Amino acid sequence: MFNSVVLRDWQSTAEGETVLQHFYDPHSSGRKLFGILEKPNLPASVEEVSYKLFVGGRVGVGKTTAIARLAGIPCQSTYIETAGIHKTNIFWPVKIWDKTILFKLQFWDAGENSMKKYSHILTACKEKADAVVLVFSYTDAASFLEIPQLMSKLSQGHYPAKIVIGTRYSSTVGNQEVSSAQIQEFELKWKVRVLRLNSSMSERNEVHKISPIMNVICEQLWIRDQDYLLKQGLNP
Ligand SMILES: Nc1nc2c(ncn2[C@@H]2O[C@H](COP(=O)(O)OP(=O)(O)OP(=O)(O)O)[C@@H](O)[C@H]2O)c(=O)[nH]1
Ligand SMILES: [Mg+2]
Repeated sequence: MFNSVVLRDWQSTAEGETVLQHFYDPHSSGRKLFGILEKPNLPASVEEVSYKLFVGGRVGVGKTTAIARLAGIPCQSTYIETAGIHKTNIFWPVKIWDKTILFKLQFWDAGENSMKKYSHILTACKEKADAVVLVFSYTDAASFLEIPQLMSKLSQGHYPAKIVIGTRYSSTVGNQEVSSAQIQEFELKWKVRVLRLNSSMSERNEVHKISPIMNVICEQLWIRDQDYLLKQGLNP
C-alpha cells in the first residue's frame, strides 16, 4: 500500500554513516543538538528544505517526549505539562533517488491543556503547517479512537501531510489497548501509516532507532510537495 521514495536503509550505508557523523557530538558520542542559528556542516551541494510540523494529541499521550526522542534529547521521566508553544528543530538527511537532501523539521508542540484554554495557540500552530503529527498512546484506547476526528480538525482549510505516531508500544506488556488489527484497519481506511515508539525509554534513542520514523516523516512531506507541484502544472 505504501511505496517508498526515500531510500530506507541509506543511513546505515557507508555514505549515510559518513553524512551522519555530522549529527553526533564527538565529545559525548550522543546526538548533536543544533541551536537556532546552527545546522549540520554538510557539503554546500546538499540541498536543504524546511518544514513546519504541528504535533497534536490528547493530554499526556507523549507528544513532548516523542519530539525529544526524535531529536536525541534526553527524556524526562516525570510528566511536565507543556505550557504554551515549544518549537524544536530536527535536522535529518535522506536519500531520494540519487540525491542527498537535508530536511530541517520544525516541530511545534503545544500542551493540550493550554491549547484548549487559548484558542490563538491552535490557530498559530495550524497556520501554514506542512504536516500534522497526530500522537496517541498504545495504552489509551480513547487517544487512538479520536485520531480521525483530530486529523480532520487540525487539517481543516489547508492540506498538510499526515503522520500518526503511537507511543508506549510494547509487544510483550499486557496493557496495550490498541490491537494490530485496529492499526491495520486504520491504515487502510485513512491511507496513513502508523509509526510507533517503544514503551521502554531506557535505551538511548540512537539514530538507527529513530531512522524508520524520520524517513517516513520526510517522505510524506516530499510526496505532498510533489503532488502540489503536479497540480500546479495541471492547473496553471
Ligand atoms: N514508558 C513510556 N512513557 C512515556 C512514553 N511517552 C511518554 N511517556 C511518559 O508519559 C508522560 C507524558 O508525556 P508528555 O510527552 O509530557 O505528554 P504530552 O502529550 O506532551 O502532554 P501535554 O503537553 O500535557 O499535552 C511523561 O511522564 C512521559 O515520561 C513512552 O513511549 N513510554
Ligand atoms: Mg507536552
